[in-house]
Amino acid sequence: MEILIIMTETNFVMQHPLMEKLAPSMNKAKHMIKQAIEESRLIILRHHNDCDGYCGALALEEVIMPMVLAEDDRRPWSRFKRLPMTTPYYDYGDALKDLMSLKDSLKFKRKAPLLILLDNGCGEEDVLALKRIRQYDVDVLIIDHHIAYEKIDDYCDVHVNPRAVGGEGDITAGMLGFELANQLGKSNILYAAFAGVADKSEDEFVNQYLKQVPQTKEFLEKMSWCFDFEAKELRFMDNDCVKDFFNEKQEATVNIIWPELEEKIATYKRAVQKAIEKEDLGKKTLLKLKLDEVSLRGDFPSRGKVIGIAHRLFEGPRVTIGYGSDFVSFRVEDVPFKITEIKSLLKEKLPCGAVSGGGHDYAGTLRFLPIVKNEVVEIVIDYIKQL
Ligand SMILES: [Mn+2]
Repeated sequence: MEILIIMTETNFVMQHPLMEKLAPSMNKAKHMIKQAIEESRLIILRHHNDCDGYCGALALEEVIMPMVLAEDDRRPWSRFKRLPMTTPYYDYGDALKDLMSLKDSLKFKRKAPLLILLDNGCGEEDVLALKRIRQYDVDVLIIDHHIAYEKIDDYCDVHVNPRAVGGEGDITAGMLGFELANQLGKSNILYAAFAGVADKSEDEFVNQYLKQVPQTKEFLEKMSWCFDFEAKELRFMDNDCVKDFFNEKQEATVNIIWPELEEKIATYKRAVQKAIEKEDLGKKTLLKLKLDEVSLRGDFPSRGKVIGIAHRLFEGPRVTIGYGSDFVSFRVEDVPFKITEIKSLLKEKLPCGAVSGGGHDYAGTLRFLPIVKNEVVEIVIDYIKQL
């Protein structure tokens, strides 16, 4: 597709050289969205169903919706949909559902709809779904901060990602969604601050937002537990209940959920302490956790949360690995661990293992076939030891 770029002043709340480098792709994204609204095209906004993904999507929805209504106030749901993704990638099934809406819209409006993927979309696992979507006349905008597949630009029109301009994951998808929304209209800084706290972005980045909101970091940390609890229940529903975390019901909502979660977290901390195996590797520590022993399928906290709990029980340079029969999750601090490195090593050594997944170097998950589980654990531990 052709995007007419009008270079306008970008005025980001976050002051950082990386944001300047992101300005061209942010500008493209802004004009892509504006154009889609002006032409009354369908916009589907797909986002990861965690705090970060929701924050970016809600920020965008809040500025896009009034613009959509100003253009034409009839049937706004036929021109804007926000849908959470429960998988850490753009799932093929989700893509087929979207394709149904997009095809209807194409038939009716004959103009390319716009698909926005936020906090997901830039990985190799997204490519199949993207290929299928792009068989139709659909514009694709990816806003992500995960480690990107090197050829992802072949499968989208615009890709906004701090990693594409030399950064890491600290400028989260929620922050990017907020900054983009704030270019389109006026957005709430709380979305960016909350996203950064929830995704554990470095102080250099998240503090720029935190100092501009009345909530404390401690409160937002509690809120992230409560939010994830609710988001997990909502699954792929486009339910507006989560907006209570950002309006006048915020404190009351947190106060309803938090006492329950606080107790659960305390229980899981004790369980993790009992289950974790600690190995001193000189300059770093290896922590091993059999996640099936300390989590219940489908229950809160999720396996991802449990490994986070385990990781934060310790300090210093360390790698925490949590594994089950078909996955291994990593949490890393001050160790030069590279998820892409271990992923290709496993793929190479275990060609029958169907190894997939990714994320960040400091937090990621790989999946594999149960038949290679023991070898995966061995290879992973050897890899960590030689770092
Ligand atoms: Mn994220």
